[in-house]
Amino acid sequence: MAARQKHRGAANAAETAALPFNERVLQEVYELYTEQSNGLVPLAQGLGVHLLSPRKKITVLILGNHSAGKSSFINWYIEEHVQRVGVAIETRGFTFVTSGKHRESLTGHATLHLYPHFKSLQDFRGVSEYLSTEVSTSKQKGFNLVTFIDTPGLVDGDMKYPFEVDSVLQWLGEMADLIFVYFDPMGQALCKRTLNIVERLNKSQGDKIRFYLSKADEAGHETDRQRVMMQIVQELCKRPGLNKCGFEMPTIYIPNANKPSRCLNQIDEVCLTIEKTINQTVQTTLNQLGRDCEVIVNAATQRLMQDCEAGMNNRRAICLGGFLGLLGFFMPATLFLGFILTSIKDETAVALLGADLTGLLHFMCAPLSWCWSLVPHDSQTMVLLLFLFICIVLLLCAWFICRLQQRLSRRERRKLEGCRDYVNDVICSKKKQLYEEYLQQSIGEQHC
Ligand SMILES: Nc1nc2c(ncn2[C@@H]2O[C@H](COP(=O)(O)OP(=O)(O)OP(=O)(O)O)[C@@H](O)[C@H]2O)c(=O)[nH]1
Ligand SMILES: [Mg+2]
Repeated sequence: MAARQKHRGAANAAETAALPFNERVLQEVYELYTEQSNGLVPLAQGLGVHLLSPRKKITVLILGNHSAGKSSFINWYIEEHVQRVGVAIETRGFTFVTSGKHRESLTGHATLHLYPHFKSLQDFRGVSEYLSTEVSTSKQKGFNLVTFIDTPGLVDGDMKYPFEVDSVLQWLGEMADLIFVYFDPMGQALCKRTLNIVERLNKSQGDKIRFYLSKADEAGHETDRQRVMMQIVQELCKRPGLNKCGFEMPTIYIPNANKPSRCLNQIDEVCLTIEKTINQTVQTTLNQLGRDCEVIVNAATQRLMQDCEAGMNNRRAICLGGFLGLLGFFMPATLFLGFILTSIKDETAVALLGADLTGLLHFMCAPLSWCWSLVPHDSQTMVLLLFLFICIVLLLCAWFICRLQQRLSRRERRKLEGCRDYVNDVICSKKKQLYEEYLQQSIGEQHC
């Protein structure tokens, strides 16, 4: 069994080594999180810290008017027809399009299982039934490291969505690494719903949003296209949230060999944007790994320190509680003994206990017996009750102080120390090595 596991591990390592650099780094980091025994996620779980493994791919959310060409773009990018396209409203739900080993179509429940980061989608009423995943075997462009989210076309008016489309898109926008907004020459930017969502997203996720004029080949001649662009920009500028400088809107269309167009096609820029974001994701993933290591090391160190402190507190409690307990027990005991010694004859005591012991007991009881002799006769009962009350209070205090804090067992301590050292020595140095490789590779690429 162990041999088989070892073999599988070696096979995985060989598979990972054969991957392109970015994919390999993301894969290796992912494994550092998810390894069954020593992964960061189970280690953090043991410390009561909730960690999510990083995503192995970037997520690109594509939104826009109905028939803007969203699904067609995905099909073109992966060079496979996985999404239905057409003039009618085709996409009615949210579809994750991702790469995998087999062509597969998954339903809502399986989708949520596959994407734990998106589990909260089930909190939006009605969305689960409209969720799906298309797994494609395509390896085109950067598809290995991209998950597209195709969204329902947005329209105004009486069209009713079976879920709160605006809130879902807002939430997905927050989760995505890139948000592509498609405006086509027909729909332009006249759909209020699209603009409302984009305006809201732009407030918090402005750096992720990219606008495109899709289906640009349908915009007619150059002058028509420019007018369309002007109209779209005009519409956008009416919205204070979208009216900012540095606005860009590349024109894109799906190249069609049967219908050549002279219109400028900047669709390659879309691919470059995706590639750039993948590179950034490698950096952010490595940074996140560093931060998560710190979280785990801090949590383990804190636990160990807390345990040390508990040990010190316990020792202090035992000393103080023990002292009070002894006082509360021995004071009444001595007084009682003193009573007995004074009430029996010395010869009887010596005969029973021996001369040495009787002498010692007399010596011990002398201070209290002397104090007792000073108490006036008529208040003796009162003083005795008070004395007993004080002794009970002392015993109660001792019991209260002696309630010890729970400590870690030796095994638990060793486990915590092991976890801290493993993350510090193994994972942190692995992260350092990956970062160095990444930087080396970036510099190498730039020099080429
Ligand atoms: N000429 C041209 N037609 C396109 C282009 N992209 C898509 N189309 C056509 O536009 C129509 C709508 O495309 P879809 O990809 O279904 O658009 P969508 O945005 O996914 O539409 P919904 O899912 O309904 O929101 C289809 O008939 C496509 O063939 C393009 O770049 N140029
Ligand atoms: Mg579609």
